[in-house]
Amino acid sequence: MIDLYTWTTPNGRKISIMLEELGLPYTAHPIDITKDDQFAPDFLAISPNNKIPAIVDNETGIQMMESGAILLYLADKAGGFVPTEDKARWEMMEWLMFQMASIGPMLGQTHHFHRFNPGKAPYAEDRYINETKRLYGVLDKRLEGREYILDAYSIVDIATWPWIARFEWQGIDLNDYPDVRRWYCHIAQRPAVQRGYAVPKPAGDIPMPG
Ligand SMILES: N[C@@H](CCC(=O)N[C@@H](CS)C(=O)NCC(=O)O)C(=O)O
Repeated sequence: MIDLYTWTTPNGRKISIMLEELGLPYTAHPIDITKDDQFAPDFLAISPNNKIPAIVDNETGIQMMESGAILLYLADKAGGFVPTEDKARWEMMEWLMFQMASIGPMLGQTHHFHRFNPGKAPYAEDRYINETKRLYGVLDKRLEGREYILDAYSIVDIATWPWIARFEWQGIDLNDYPDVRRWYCHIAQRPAVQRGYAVPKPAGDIPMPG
């Protein structure tokens, strides 16, 4: 049994979606980051950077923070959603790092400045909105003629999709990125994605483009 410490955010949903896709049994523990639960000493012992998600695998005794590392761990443990052939595996690493280093942090800054603090720092707002649009463009180009970011559905889609699910917060019209839109809508239909989206508590319907 795996203990998952999480909240209703893109990084948290990556792991609940992955656990649902793999069919691994888990218990979700809500860490309400709006109430500073992430600073509780018990949680810091698992996640020293005071961020969700984190897991404890009671079967192996392994505990981990950082969503990209957790996705790789779970894929390794259960044998799914990563390519096994060498060249494809490195392509997976490349796009997973792209999500972890660019999509997550930059779109996160757009949430901070544009969604939660509009008007306070116009330069920062512009900078991150422009960077968000540029990254959507990179993803759109990658998805041109492809069903998924890699050749098959993988942890890269699982890592990226929950960030795109915040397109409204980012002021993004998905119709401007038709391949991202198609990919996003297709993945939103997966039952495991729908279940994982509602962990650790229901937070409304999955946003869909008009
Ligand atoms: N690189 C980390 C980022 C995790 C992260 O930013 N988590 C946010 C929620 S999505 C959080 O816990 N924020 C609370 C805080 O910073 O105090 C990962 O991918 O796991």
